[in-house]
Amino acid sequence: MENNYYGIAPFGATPNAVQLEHLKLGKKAFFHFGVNTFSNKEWGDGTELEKLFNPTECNVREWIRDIKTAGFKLAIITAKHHDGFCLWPSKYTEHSVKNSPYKNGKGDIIREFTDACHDYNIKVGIYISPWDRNSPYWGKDEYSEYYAKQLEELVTQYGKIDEIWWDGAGSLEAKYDWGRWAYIVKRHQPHAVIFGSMGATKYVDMRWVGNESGFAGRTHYASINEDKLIVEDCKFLVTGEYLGERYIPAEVDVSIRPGWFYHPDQDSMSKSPLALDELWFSSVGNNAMTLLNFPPDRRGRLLRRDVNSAIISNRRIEKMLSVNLLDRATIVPDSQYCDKTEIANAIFDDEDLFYASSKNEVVLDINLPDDAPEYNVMILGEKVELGERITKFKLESLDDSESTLLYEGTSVGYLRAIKFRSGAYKHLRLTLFGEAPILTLRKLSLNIYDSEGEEKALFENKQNIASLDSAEVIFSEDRNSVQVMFGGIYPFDTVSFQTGWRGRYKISAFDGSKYYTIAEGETKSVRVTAKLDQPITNSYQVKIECQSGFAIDPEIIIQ
Ligand code: FUL
Repeated sequence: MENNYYGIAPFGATPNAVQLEHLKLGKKAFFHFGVNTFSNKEWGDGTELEKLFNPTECNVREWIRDIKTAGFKLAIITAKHHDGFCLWPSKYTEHSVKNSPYKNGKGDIIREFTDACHDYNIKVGIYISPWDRNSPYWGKDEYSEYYAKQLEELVTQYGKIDEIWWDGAGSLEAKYDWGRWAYIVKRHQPHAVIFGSMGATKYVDMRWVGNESGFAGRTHYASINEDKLIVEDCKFLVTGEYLGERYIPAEVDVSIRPGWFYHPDQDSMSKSPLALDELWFSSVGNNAMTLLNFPPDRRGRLLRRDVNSAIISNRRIEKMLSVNLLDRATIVPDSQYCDKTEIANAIFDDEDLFYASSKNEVVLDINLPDDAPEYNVMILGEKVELGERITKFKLESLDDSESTLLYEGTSVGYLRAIKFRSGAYKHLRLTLFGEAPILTLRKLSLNIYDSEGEEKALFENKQNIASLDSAEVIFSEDRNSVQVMFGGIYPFDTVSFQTGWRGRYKISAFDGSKYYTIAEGETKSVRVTAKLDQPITNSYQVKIECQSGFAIDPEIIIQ
């Protein structure tokens, strides 16, 4: 059965086996840990003293156990962040854990991390920042050699490594020997994927999604042209490109708290289970992978609040995925490529089986039994080994002989989960469009997503107006502005939101006839909380606007 495409030729770029394996893993966990954890900074400048690094109850096995319980399949650690401090005792620098008080200089966090991952059967990822603000070599030709040696230590001394993460920050102008570095990775860890951008494009298997707010674009192809993997203009990273020449799926990296590193004043700000559900829908459920960061604290432990949120959300998503209501439905497509590519193939969880049409516009009529319950989710997936072919799709309910549009979307790719108004619809029509002469479906399901009622707001003492049942939160297409309609007049004195980048923002309130500015300033790639001097008591609508390209996170707090 393997590689049996019944003579159907691939259309556009297609994934290799390792990329597919990663898409299937879905959820990756990130750990930012280092001197910044102790200095309360996001970017250290490289002058931090090694003695700063002193976790008192470090328990790396517990991190891995926790994220495994929350459904993550791969974990990435910042072996070296921009400050140059190494979490392993590198032979090539004194700026490392070996000169810290941690285990009297005998500690090796990377050893603890890789051992724990291997023991718990979690795949291993290593973040090793190309930008190094400590190394005297950085900015000189010698740096490529220095980095190569460090990389070699990491890929040869710690067993199997599944991913190397090359962060782009600080490296826009830098000249590195990417080819040599990529060779070191692939030579010692042939199955490892490389995440990266900029100069490294030729060698990367995974790409950035263009924001740190946790979403892939509404249209989102894994395919992209190599010259669009640039960070100066992120719009192609967010959406990918139909028929782009390379298949490079995106990782949606975002932190469970505002910062990537631990900051005590963010202890009450972890993302709610509801926000993490949304993250699943806009990453794994949108043809990409989740990369969710958990910052260990100064003890070297994860915060229970962060872990609990992730576990609750994972349970809800798993529960949603566990029942496919199409198991009891009849599905009639208006075309079929051959007798081996029947629609029933799309219902099984079998990566090898798929449905193929014989046209580029396909109508699937779906009938559910009379006792079918209410549902609100459809999951689609293409046989991406044959290319990302679907460019548009539409889901309608045909109950009572009327057609009601439930959802209209664009790309599908490996997996696309859509939410629509809950209902016990009995007759559905799914229409797929594409330019390719044949369309495919590897997966098709109808599911029930239940967020278990209203979530508690992040700031637990007050209710969050933006998450009231009556409230409507409307994002602009590019997510650079958002309007929150309260559905009632409620007083508030705090507006909190997060964007993925730095830039100007403006918050305005509607007074019944016009908007007026209530706060403005700079976003800093962490959550912005605007505390007003006076509570606003006469408004029922708030607008947040950010400079273009700074996409706002789904979690808005108004209280
Ligand atoms: C960015 C870095 O500058 C942040 O500190 C963080 O590591 C994030 C994942 O990538 O480019």
